[in-house]
Amino acid sequence: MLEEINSPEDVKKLNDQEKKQLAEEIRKYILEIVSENGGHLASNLGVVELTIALHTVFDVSKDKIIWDVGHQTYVHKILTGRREALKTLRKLNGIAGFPKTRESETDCFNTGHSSTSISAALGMARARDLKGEDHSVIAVIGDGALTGGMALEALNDTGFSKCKMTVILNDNEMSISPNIGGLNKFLSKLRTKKLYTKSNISAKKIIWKIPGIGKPTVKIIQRVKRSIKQLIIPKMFFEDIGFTYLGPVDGHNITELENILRLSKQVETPVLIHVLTKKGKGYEIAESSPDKFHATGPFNISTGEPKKEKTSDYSKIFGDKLVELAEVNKNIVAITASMKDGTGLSKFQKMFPERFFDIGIAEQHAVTLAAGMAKEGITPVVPIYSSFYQRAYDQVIHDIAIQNLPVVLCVDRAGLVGADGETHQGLLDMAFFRLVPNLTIMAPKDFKELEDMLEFAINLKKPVVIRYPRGGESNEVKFEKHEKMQLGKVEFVKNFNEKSVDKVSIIAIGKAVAKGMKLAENLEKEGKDVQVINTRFLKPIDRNAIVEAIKQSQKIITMEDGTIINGLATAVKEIIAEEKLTNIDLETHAYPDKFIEHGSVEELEKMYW
Ligand SMILES: Cc1ncc(C[n+]2csc(CCOP(=O)(O)OP(=O)(O)O)c2C)c(N)n1
Repeated sequence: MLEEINSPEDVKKLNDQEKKQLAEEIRKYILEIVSENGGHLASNLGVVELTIALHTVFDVSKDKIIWDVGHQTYVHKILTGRREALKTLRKLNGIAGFPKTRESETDCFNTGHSSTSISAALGMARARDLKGEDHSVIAVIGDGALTGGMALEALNDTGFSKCKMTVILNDNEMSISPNIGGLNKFLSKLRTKKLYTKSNISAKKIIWKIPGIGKPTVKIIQRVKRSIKQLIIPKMFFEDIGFTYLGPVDGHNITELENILRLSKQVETPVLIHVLTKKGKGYEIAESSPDKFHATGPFNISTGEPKKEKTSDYSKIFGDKLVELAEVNKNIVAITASMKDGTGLSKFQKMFPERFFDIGIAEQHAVTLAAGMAKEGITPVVPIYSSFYQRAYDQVIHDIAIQNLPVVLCVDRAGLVGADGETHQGLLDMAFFRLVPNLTIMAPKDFKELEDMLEFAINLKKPVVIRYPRGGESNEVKFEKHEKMQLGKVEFVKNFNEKSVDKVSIIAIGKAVAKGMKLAENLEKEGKDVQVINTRFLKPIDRNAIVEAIKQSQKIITMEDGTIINGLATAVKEIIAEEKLTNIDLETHAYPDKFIEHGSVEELEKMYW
């Protein structure tokens, strides 16, 4: 059947039984593709019926569906003419793993970072009303994404706005790991309510919101019921802030989903539909380990085992070292914004549950929480992916840097991340953190240096950023030597051969130091004499060492895995200008001032680095 589905119009023609069959075929298809290409499996398997129902009831040629995070849009892509193309999922020039307006008009808004959908949807609904248009606007948001502050800000505004729009709360009780927090507890009370079915929905509370029908009588009944209900029925929270709450509804029953979606279309004010789904639905291995199959590399379908053997990576090295340090230093705490596994903190949580804080998808809160703890003498370590640190920029400035508080900000997935594309590449952190006074910024050349930097940062008792990439250290270049860390001092990883006159200095940071060593090898084959400097610190930068290198060399090459703007190259250019150095042959290796699309890290490095 899947072969015949080329647009939402084809879905609309199917009967209930056929849609059930379609759901099964879609699951199988997604499983095949993700097991080959990697991607977000469990979340997509969980929204198959919901997506079919949405495309049955709504018309995406005019209605707008905004998917929060957007990692669960594979089904939507299949149903909107991209079935065959999905085989190229996450590959260079292939279908993106997230909604992209450039890919299809039915992807009406780009997402990738959590908790943005309700704001964007309200924006579109208000625009619709200002322009006098008539179409539906729907935000689909997970219970995990609902823990993000921005989602709550948007709920607050939407409820108050009286604007016609629908929020679909896709509640599977999971963020990447089990969802946490007071809101989650509140939702769990709602989950135990009797499920919505067409036969038991209370029509009364809907009817009075439909213009011109039964308003006065029902409104009075409402008011009386409201004051009693307030005490016992938790759904009143959504109702009180201005939403009509519908549900909970079985998110795997297409007929009931369609009914409730149709009902919501009749309401002229904001509606929240509470949909209960199971992450990983239909693939038992993912159902029992939804966290493992939230985002996965290629795997064997029959066993669920990864196709590639997992080797050590920076996140694991970070997590293990943190445990080692925390065993001795009882002051250390770890904070994660819903990324315990991804940032390597699972072991820390097991060892020190009372010093571990998963605070939801709430990077801003994570950072200011750390500031509060640091102010009271605790030593917080906060690993967050580079692109998600963008969320917490003001908190780093306002709450940590201005007060010069000793928080260790660990920037994981710094540099290119590859298949997740523009929204997830970690190319901007050096640039935006370099602007901030009081911050010390470091990046390790290999695993051992990350361990040294973490220990150094914790002892420094100042705000520190350590950035490190996704994946492992270089396979080709192994560093034997690791000089002791000194604040703002470079490490010479390869020295000049004294006699030569054709001298090149490679000044590199982080992952780029290994690249620098490879480049040095090639340049030496061309007869150059090359030294390689591992700057270690972007800030404070070792001005003396750089000036000395410039004076000694005929050519300077800077290498970094971040944007060309305001990183190491800029720092070196500033030194050249400030020291009035002239006749410099400067070559810079960094990423261009552009958002870099998805593809493998290796392919993208070749194209852009
Ligand atoms: C700002 C931000 N922080 C972290 C992430 C990483 N992330 C992607 S999906 C996800 C969990 C989302 O949970 P939920 O909204 O419940 O959706 P589900 O996958 O359970 O369907 C997280 C933490 C992100 N995309 N954006």
